[in-house]
Amino acid sequence: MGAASFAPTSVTIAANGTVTWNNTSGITHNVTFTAATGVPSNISDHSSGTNQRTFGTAGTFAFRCTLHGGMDGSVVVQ
Ligand SMILES: [Cu+2]
Repeated sequence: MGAASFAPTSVTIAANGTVTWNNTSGITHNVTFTAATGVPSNISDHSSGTNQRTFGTAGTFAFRCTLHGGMDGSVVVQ
């Protein structure tokens, strides 16, 4: 997580894989998933540290930071 972006914006993982979001920006962000079957729980506002979520269902799962317009990304689970 950067100042107002996710990098990379999209990642592809195998089913039951884990994604780690690392916020090194010092800026408050969150990870809010678009409602869909199989999404993990949202990651609430935080300004540092790492958070992991595991994806058990194949599909494309969009997410965004609700604090910063245009700060969005996706996880593709194969
Ligand atoms: Cu943000």
